Amino acid sequence: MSNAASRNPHTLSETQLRQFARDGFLVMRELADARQLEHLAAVSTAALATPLAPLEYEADVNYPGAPQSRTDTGGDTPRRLLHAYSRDPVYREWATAPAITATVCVLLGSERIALSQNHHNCVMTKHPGYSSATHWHQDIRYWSFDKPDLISVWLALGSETTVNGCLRIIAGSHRLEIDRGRLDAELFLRTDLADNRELIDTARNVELAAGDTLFFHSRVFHYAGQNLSEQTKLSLVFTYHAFANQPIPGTRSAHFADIDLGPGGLV
Ligand SMILES: O=C(O)CCC(=O)C(=O)O
Repeated sequence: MSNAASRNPHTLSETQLRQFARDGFLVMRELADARQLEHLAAVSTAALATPLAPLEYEADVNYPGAPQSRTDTGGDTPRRLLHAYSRDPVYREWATAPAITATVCVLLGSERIALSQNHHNCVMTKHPGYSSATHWHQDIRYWSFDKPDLISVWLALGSETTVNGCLRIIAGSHRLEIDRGRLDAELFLRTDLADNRELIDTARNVELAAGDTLFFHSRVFHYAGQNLSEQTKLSLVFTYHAFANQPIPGTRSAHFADIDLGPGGLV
């Protein structure tokens, strides 16, 4: 066990550590309480109602099948409330809570971690009227760091099921070396290849209840379908990396300053 783990009051069991190393993800149930969830959902819903910039719209994602412009059907549907960390103290409080940061320290095996303001750092929103699917991808595909070892922390603000587009994850795919030829121009897994289809057939649905929190590695392949329910799905997502694993200067990953969370993620 790393020093980060041995000094950490939020340390994980050997089973959880093995699970994360094997699968590339770990779900911790009921990490946020009802009061926190209510506050986070209220702030998010109010920001969507205004709407309060910066936002990303369905037309901006460029995913396969997504509308090309804001005037196309569904194009002006909000997809992400961006810059969550600087948007409201309630998001910051969650992002820097020891239950999160100390857990990330242990999972990364690092004494000191930082939060990226350039990646995720948002409330993912999926609206019932219109939403596009996010095809099979690794988050690291557009991120530039010394090492591809980052962890995203995904908090479900409401229930996430196959009906409203929960994440699907290919367990263990963070350990695979996938040839460039198996990815399309946008770096999504090509579904026309038998090898990829075989891999995708092993995927698991990650259904979450409100307050459940998913920790996942930036190399793990995941997918999310459309929201076919009647309610908007809201998920708060932040990405962390070891402080020693720095973004490459000049890239999008280095655009906004990282938030140094201090030794043990406990500051
Ligand atoms: O569509 C979704 O909810 C998944 C989003 C996602 O995987 C991503 O932004 O990397």
